[in-house]
Amino acid sequence: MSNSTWRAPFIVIEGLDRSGKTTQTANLYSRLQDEGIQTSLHKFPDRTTAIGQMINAYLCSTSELDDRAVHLLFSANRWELASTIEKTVSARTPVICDRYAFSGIAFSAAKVHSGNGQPLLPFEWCRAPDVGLPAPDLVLFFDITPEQAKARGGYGDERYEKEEMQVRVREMYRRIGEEMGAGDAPGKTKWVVIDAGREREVVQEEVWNLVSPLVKRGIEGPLRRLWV
Ligand code: Z5A
Repeated sequence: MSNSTWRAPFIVIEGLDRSGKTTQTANLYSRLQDEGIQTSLHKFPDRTTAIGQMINAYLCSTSELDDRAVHLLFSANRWELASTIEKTVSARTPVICDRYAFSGIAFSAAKVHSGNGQPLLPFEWCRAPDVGLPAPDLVLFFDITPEQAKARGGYGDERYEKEEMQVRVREMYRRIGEEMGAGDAPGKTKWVVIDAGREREVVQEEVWNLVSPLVKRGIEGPLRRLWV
């Protein structure tokens, strides 16, 4: 990163439950540290803030919230951190996020009416509150079948950890990825599908080969906005 127009990248790891996001994010973080690259790591939902605690109570089913209200809370939880992300990459520290706006759309748009199985919230409605958030430079989408995910110790007790929900979420992610495109044009988010059903070490190497050149080279130009 040679002059003042250069900044660090903003990288997001997305995917289904149990796809290994937390495992690989932690690995990436420590590998970057080992190379002397300080990195800022975030996870959404960020359950440490007041909004995050409301989300946590909902996910753990200790509180009930309207589906629209909780969707807006997830988005607000990201907006809480938006300016920090912007400042951090401008200060040339890479930002890595475990889940982001794509989770917000995929999980809410995958909800259906219990009676007739019809979508509860329109896709465009789900995207609207996140329009204008800092846009990642790279999204690594960890693809895994719900069956493979289930085999990794089964789903836990949180609200969305059910196989039929995960099937619909995967379909939503496919739609989001298609709409994002491959993103090879300069200044566009690059969306890369990672086969997360493979051995940890294999996934780890692929992630490293995609992330490390970007982090070492940096990005020219300001952070863009999502979907504007
Ligand atoms: N949500 C939402 O609705 N709206 C939003 O806007 C956002 C989120 C941001 C909580 O998310 C829920 O919030 C989530 C989406 C919704 N609901 N669901 N489902 P979270 O991120 O806090 O929780 P999570 O995604 O469920 O995290 P997770 O279960 O920890 O999954 P993970 O991070 O992808 O996987 P992991 O912890 O790294 O690995 C899971 C297990 O598999 C573990 O035992 C590992 O040792 C093992 N593992 C990992 N990699 C491998 C490989 N390669 N092979 C074999 N085993 C492996």
